[in-house]
Amino acid sequence: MHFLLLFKLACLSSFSVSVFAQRGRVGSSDGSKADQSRVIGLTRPSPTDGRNPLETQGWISPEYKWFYEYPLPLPPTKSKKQTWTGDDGAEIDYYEVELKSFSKQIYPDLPATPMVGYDGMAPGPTLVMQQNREAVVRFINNGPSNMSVHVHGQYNRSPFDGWASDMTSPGQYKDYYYPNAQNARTIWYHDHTEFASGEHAYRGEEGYYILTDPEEQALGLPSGQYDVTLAIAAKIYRSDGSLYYDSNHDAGLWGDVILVNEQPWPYFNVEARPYRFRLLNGAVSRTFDLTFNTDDGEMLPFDVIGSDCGLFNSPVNSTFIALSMGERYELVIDFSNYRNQNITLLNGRGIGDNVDYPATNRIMRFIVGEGSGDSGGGVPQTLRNNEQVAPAASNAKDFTFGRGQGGSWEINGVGFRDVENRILTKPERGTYETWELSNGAGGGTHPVHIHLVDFKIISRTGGRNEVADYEGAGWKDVVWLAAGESVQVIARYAPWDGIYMFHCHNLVHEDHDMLVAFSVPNLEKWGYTNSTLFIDPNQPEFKGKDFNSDDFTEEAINSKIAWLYSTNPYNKGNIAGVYSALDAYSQGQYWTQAPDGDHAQPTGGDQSADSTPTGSPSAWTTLVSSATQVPESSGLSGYGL
Ligand SMILES: *[C@@H]1O[C@H](CO)[C@@H](O)[C@H](O)[C@H]1NC(C)=O
Ligand SMILES: *[C@@H]1O[C@H](CO)[C@@H](O)[C@H](O)[C@H]1NC(C)=O
Ligand SMILES: *[C@@H]1O[C@H](CO)[C@@H](O)[C@H](O)[C@H]1NC(C)=O
Ligand SMILES: *[C@@H]1O[C@H](CO)[C@@H](O)[C@H](O)[C@H]1NC(C)=O
Ligand SMILES: [Cu+2]
Repeated sequence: MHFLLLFKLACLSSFSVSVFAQRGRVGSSDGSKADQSRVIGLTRPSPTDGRNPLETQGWISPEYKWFYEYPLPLPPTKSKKQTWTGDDGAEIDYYEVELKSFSKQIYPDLPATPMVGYDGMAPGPTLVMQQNREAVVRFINNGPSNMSVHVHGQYNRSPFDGWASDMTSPGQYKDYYYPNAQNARTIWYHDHTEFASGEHAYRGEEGYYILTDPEEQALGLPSGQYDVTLAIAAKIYRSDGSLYYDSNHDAGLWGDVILVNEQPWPYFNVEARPYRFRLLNGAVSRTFDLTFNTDDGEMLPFDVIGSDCGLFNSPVNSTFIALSMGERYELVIDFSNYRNQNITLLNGRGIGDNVDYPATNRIMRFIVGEGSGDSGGGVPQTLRNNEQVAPAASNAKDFTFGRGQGGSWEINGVGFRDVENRILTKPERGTYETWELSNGAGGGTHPVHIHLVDFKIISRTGGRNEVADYEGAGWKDVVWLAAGESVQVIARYAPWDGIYMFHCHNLVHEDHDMLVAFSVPNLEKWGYTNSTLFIDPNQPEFKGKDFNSDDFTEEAINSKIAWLYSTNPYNKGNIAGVYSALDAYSQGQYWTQAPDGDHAQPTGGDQSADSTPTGSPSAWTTLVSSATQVPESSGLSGYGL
């Protein structure tokens, strides 16, 4: 696999410590007697707006009375429109997704709710991708405001990563080119428009992006109708049915109406057999502590099989999942012992810095019928067989997430509006770095998302003081940083160079202004072609373009894909080759050309730190070397960032 240089992480065994030791039983399936001992987070944050977060408020939205009366909606799988085949046999699938306004009946007795979503639905259609089949997704903006689409959990080249100021305006479209080269994982796409990602996601701009691979498909996990996405959110409605976005002075929008796949408190008819659920917290600010409960208050055990970046090596059993914004967990739960019973998914009260409302302790209900005769065969004890073990790294870089004097949320005192300073750090391409993420002034819950990389959570100190079994078992791209906590994460800054964001995934914080960037510069002696370098997320060639029907013929689309392929962002799909080159580089072997398919030839053995770069100068190399020469903590405003 990718990580060829492996070192054992000494403290891996500490991942087996359970985080939330005291777990009470839930009194009844409506959660009315939910035990306060299930509170997550030993350290309570100070309420930022003068309210006691432990206190349950009354309804803000019109009271919702139809608990478990409407079925769970399931988003459709998106079909590709065409496939381009190159002269070398490369195949790239092409999809078209149109962002547009629509309305959806949320309250049965109020007008339908105006929303904006991909293909006019929320969640958007699920994009199901096969490993090693690249895709171009053309996102067309027919919505009311700018968009920037981020596929969260994939190493997209920077111009295709949904950079917050890479706007595609109404009347424009942008072709996003995706590698689909990583292991199977449950990821998602959502809007990332600067200063507006919260409102855009809230009104519907989110959907699943599921990457599969042959090893995963061979495991015999529940599939088809037994493999179900559950995207949880929390919102506020007005009495005319419209959405109300109240950020509580930028503290957070916790919401009193809980939705799963955009339906308030739905029910889902299940057979008495195992199911695979792909959980996503798609809420703006609400964190969850989820348990599956019988009417008698028994909590069902389940196997957590994966997290943000794919399957664990082995399942981790649990009876609860703590889920902060942007996190995904996959679990297999077996309903076969619960024929003709109801199993209710409940949420703890007093979690994180949430404000609780009358029904925020309930999520949805599973109505168990008869068995299907197919038990599914249980969860295999080996899910993946890989050695992706992170090395111990010293010299952690420190990033503090806090609220500044002016009231703005910042990272090391910097926010996205601070264009000159928002690139906080420049990891060397291909190296492992440990980052220490600390919760600073203002407290609150900051789920920290780092783009480009998969990371391992090494430790959590302060607050809960532990890493949950299922948090430590897999690779992640979001980690829950509660008040008073510091969390260490390790990642390999690879495979690409380029400028990427990292930020708080409480979208209210992200928009005001807890969003910054890191730059992985071109390696000095790596060498590069001048065709294109993909470092600048606003690289002009890849920007959104005005809608023009001539661009939408089969022929025009094929020639656009041929051009995108020719720019070669993904080393012609040979990403293992990029990792090998990075490994070799770290051992002193340099290339006269970027490892671009057949052209890659190591010059070998040049250990001199002073060697001059061997790449040929060009417009692009000028851009890159300028980019690499900006000091730490400097923006690249000269390049339209
Ligand atoms: C939308 O994007 C365009 C192009 O970047 C920009 O000029 C405009 O200010 C943006 N509009 C809003 C409301 O941010
Ligand atoms: C998880 O597995 C361990 C070891 O087999 C067992 O002791 C524990 O009770 C299990 N926990 C749950 C929640 O099933
Ligand atoms: C299960 O829940 C549904 C929906 O709330 C309810 O109508 C039904 O009576 C419940 N069934 C049992 C066995 O409690
Ligand atoms: C890249 O190099 C080729 C060959 O030297 C040259 O023709 C082309 O103009 C260069 N492109 C850029 C963008 O500099
Ligand atoms: Cu935050």
